[in-house]
Amino acid sequence: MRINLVNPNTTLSMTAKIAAAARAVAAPGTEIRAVSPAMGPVSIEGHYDEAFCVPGLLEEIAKAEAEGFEGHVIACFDDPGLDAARELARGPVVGIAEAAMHVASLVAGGFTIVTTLPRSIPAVERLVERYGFARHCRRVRAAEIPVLALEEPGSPARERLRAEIARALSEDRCEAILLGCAGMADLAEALSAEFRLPVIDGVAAATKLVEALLGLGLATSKIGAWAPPRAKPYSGAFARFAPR
Ligand code: 5HY
Repeated sequence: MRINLVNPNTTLSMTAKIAAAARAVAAPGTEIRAVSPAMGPVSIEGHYDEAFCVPGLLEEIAKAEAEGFEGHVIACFDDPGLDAARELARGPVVGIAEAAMHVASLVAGGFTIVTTLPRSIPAVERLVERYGFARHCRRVRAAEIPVLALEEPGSPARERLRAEIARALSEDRCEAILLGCAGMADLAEALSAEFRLPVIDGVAAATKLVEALLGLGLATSKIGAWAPPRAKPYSGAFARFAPR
């Protein structure tokens, strides 16, 4: 099977990290292709960045569909553009936040999400509500890390993340930790070993869920919420995005 991963930000070192995390868990017969849009923010930290990552993300989903990729992962913990991508794609589209929450709910009685900056907390809390995991989620925390600090060798990012996980373990009654940024994907295994509980990376979780959905012969239902967009003209710079 062929799975397309889109890192909606334009930082290629993070895209490579995401690809490595997916390939580490993909089944032998699964092709993983990871891309970033040609246009958009270098990192997604809040609603404005999130809004401007979506057009480029959707363009990559459409291209991958035309190239015959069978399923897609949106590799950003805001799950940006998830509903629009599901309208556009035939194959399953899984966001890393939703994937991480489903997987955590199967292995832990309750989880804490540790994301990057405090400003990202409300959006993640809204996803917890939207996906129906309010009963499972003990807290959404931020480790005070700018997203791109995760790409800088020698930055304090890893230490800050460890410290926030330690606080979660002592205060939240959590039984699993979800890493609230795709850029943390390479840290899950070591953190899980250090803190002796499941530390879940949404990139790996989403990759395996897409494999599972494809293995079940499932594609996105097109008769309701995610029916294809209706054909209509779009004007100006968005003309090329018009649904046909
Ligand atoms: C992510 N931002 O996973 C989110 C995390 C965040 O560029 N990739 C990003 O802080 O919202």
